[in-house]
Amino acid sequence: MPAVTKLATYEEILALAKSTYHDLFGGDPEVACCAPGRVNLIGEHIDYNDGFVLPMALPMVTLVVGGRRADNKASVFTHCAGCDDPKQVEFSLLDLKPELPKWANYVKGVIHHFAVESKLEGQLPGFNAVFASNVPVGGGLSSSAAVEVATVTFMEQLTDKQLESNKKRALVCQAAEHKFAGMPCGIMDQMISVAGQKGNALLLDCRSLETFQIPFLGGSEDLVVLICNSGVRHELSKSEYPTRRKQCGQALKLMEKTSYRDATVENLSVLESDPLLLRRARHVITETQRTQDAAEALKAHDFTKMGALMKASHTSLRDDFEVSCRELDALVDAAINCSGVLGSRMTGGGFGGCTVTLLQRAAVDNVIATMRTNFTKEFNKDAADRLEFYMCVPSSGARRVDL
Ligand code: GAF
Repeated sequence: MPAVTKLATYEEILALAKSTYHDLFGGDPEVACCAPGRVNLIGEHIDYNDGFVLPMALPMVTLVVGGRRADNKASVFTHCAGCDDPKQVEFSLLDLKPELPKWANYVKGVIHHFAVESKLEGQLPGFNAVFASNVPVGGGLSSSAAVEVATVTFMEQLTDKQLESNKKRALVCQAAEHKFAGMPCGIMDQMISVAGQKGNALLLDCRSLETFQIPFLGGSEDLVVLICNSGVRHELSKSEYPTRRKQCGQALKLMEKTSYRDATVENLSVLESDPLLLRRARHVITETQRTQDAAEALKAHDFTKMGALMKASHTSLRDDFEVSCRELDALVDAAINCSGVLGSRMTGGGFGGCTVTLLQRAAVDNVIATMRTNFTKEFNKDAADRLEFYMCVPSSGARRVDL
């Protein structure tokens, strides 16, 4: 089995999207845009708590190609793996509402909120479009945000109406996810997909939505980021996310604070009679600090410190926030015991999905082999064979691309 998983290349997904467009709609598309998935280096479950997060954009993207049509309808086809059927939908741009299939709600939601924000309600041009992607779906690498951000970028190009800032673009996409997909997500995934830059991680202040580009992995250090996709997604992931949000809000209220940014570990003492809320709040407060420390560590090229913060983040997510699972813990444990590994943690919403590991390039093959061997011992060979590994560099955010 090859160590690193082979995903479709950018050229392959572009060729697929163009040929599908040609077959379904005739002719060539006029516009192509893409938006990346993301991996969060540190700062988990912090974006909806006014904290800091430190994600980077992935080289894997969702691409949309399309062109105008004469009426006020949209016809959209998706190649995105894992999408529920049907893969093609046609809908009126004058009556956008959430309905089945679910995948189309990310697109419709963005179109609706883009129209409102750009004052184009009732005036959007009809269009045909095809989506294709090499962002692994359902793995906690923000495949949904990539669809949303690709859509808003495409709508801007199609209508020649630019939203005024990256912040506005991300908020339009977040509104789509809240109102059309029913997921009360934070702002991290949309913001990094919009604002990511090649060679940089992004420090995002989730209270002010200010962004700071932090150079990462461009120096002489021979380090790499390795993502391991566990291939599991526990059902809990859907219900537990809103529950965590609620618990964080309850803890904040009991601490008599209006923002976690004003809370410190000293404030936790008022939560002593409610150990669960205390653990949730402790994660938020300590993870926010770890994320700021991590940004400083990257700036200082102190990758040993960065690795230690990643490990502490995983422990906090596992024990205090309780969003990890046996599979993710096994993968992190296997990684951090290998030589050449600086740090490893679960990444994304949790209950399955991926881990992210910072390690020496020379250690990659051994680390992957060890993670597979340990996973086989803890679970079974089939589960270990399903693990996928991606080596990633910080990449660009959403953009119009050449056809
Ligand atoms: C999911 C959400 F969509 C993000 O907003 C963020 O809260 C993340 O989980 C956890 O850090 O990806």
